[in-house]
Amino acid sequence: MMKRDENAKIFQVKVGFFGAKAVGKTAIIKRFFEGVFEETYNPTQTVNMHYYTPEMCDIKLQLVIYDFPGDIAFRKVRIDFLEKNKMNINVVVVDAADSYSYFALTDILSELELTNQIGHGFLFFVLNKIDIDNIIISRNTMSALARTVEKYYGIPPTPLIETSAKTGENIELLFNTIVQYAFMKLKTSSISRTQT
Ligand SMILES: Nc1nc2c(ncn2[C@@H]2O[C@H](COP(=O)(O)OP(=O)(O)OP(=O)(O)O)[C@@H](O)[C@H]2O)c(=O)[nH]1
Ligand SMILES: [Mg+2]
Repeated sequence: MMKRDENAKIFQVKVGFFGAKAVGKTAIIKRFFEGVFEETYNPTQTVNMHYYTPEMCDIKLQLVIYDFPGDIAFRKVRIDFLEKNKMNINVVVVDAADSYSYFALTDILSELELTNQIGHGFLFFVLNKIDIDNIIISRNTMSALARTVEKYYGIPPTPLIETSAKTGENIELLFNTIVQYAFMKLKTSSISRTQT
């Protein structure tokens, strides 16, 4: 067990949000941090960072949330960034109403594999936009994919969380689960310590 914070060390856990363009990565983060939702789509153009320090922690934990641009045109930006920065948690988002975002997973996972993120960090799946009537990608489809991915890479069970950035459904749950995994990661590995 890790000791309670003698010298006010902060343990940083890096969390990357991945997924095809327009799946709702930025909207999920915005809903969590600002409690708002915007219908207008403003594509992310660079890797944006947000800091989150959960309350009531025995250990001082700081999550660094990286919001990656999903468009295929930013592939090099993502790979260059990931080659320099290893994520502890990789959150891969799919749009429940867009089959393209499901088929794009092959490319996204291969980028994560190429940059050695898989195995280094935990993998999470998020099925977003569950508020939409016309759902194409079901929870079962995602679960089946998750099992295949776990087997293929030989990684532990991957959480799957269904969310809506629009209604706010399960957004707290998603970030709470991320915090839980961040603590697990702290216990099992050497995460960078930053002096306060
Ligand atoms: N109905 C619905 N729309 C959503 C939801 N989340 C995001 N959107 C909409 O989907 C569009 C894209 O959302 P973004 O959060 O910008 O998507 P992104 O994944 O960050 O896209 P990139 O930055 O290009 O990679 C926007 O028009 C949002 O309003 C959701 O849960 N439900
Ligand atoms: Mg975005």
